[in-house]
Amino acid sequence: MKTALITGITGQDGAYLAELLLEKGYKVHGIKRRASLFNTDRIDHLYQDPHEKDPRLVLHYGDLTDSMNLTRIIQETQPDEIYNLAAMSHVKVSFDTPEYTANADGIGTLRILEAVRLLGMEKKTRIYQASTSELYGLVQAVPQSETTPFYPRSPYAVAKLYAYWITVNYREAYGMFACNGILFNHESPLRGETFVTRKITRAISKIALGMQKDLYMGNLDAKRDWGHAKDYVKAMYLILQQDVAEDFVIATGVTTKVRDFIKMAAAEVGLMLDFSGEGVDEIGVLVGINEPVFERATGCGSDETGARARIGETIVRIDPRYFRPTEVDLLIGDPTKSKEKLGWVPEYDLKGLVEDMMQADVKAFRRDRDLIRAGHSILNQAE
Ligand code: NDP
Ligand code: GDR
Repeated sequence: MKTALITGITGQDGAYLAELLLEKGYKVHGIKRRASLFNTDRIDHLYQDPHEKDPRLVLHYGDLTDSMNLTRIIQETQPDEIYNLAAMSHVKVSFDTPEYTANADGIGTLRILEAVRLLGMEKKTRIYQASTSELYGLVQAVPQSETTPFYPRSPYAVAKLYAYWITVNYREAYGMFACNGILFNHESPLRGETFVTRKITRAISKIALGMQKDLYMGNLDAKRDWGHAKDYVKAMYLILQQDVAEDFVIATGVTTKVRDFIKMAAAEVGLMLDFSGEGVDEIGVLVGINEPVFERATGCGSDETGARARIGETIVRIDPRYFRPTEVDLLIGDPTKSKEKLGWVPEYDLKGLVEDMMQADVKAFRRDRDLIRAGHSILNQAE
């Protein structure tokens, strides 16, 4: 039985990867942070009672900023593969917390590589580093491939640039099997609520159900290459199963504007949006409803209003608070190498991704709405 250690197991990718590796028969160790509330929602379905004999999923308290902790966990768990997914992963927040981001996302990667080396495990343990399309930043060329020059545009991306190169350096200097997956944006129903796709699918679901008035957005012109996280964790696994350690771009090769993602999400519940105006004055107006789609998707019968009462109203507005000091305007990846060498074939396209996210959010908010109607209070009302 192979053993894997996943940092960031409580995050979107950590949850899908843990599930994949457990299915493949791995013993999985995960590092989670101590928090004042439970933070294992995404992996609770994989959890086994620790009192059972030989549980295949084991969680350890830890933090990427704590070398001693990381070294001890690696020594105790003796992993064949380490997937370093932990990071302060929000680009906008990295402008507010640049030093912490550098420490966790940049030096955190060094801590793992150096722990493996100092423990004499450099021939045993393979390491996957969660690199990012944010490295490309200010557009140098499109589509972006493994050979496109980097130009990071945020404290997050600069920290990840260090992590990228220290991974390459340990591979070249010490012969370690250490690889970068340069992953373009990938989303899912498990995506953090403040990333743009999930913010949109949650808000549109609530607007359709009559539970929210407005959606405030930042830059609607940004273009992203969005895939499904379920497909992308398969690529992480494949990268560590190769004969030779190499870096790979994982992307769909299709790019879409944020504004069009909003329209697609709305169309899933039969809402038709029209955008007008420019810059901070741009608005998105609800111009019509496709009734059969609306009723099927929301479960709202003809006696319920939901979004019906809002036709002609503005539901999307701009709030400059969400603009970034420096933006990444256009990402579009070239996955040729990963398709040829890894045999990686994604199952979801953008339509399938939006469908999956919208179905999950509508279902969750309908349940909340029904509970509220039945007189229960819902604790998590975050928007
Ligand atoms: P999430 O933000 O969903 O998850 C991040 C994980 O890292 C969480 O488990 C979080 O713990 C943990 N974490 C954060 N800081 C620390 C720390 N100091 N010590 C230990 N754990 C920490 O990210 P994703 O799952 O979306 O992304 C996974 C990785 O891939 C990240 O490194 C991200 O930067 C990178 N990436 C993501 C892409 C994407 O589109 N999703 C694209 C390219 C790269 P907690 O739950 O306690 O917050
Ligand atoms: P990104 O993802 O910065 O690409 O980083 P995010 O979803 O946060 O932003 C994508 C684009 O949407 C624009 N945008 C908004 N973004 C957010 N979050 N909220 C808004 O209201 C909003 N309005 C417009 C942004 O300006 C941006 O252009 C993600 C993270 O997962 C990183 O960890 C990862 O490395 C990269 O993807 C690849």
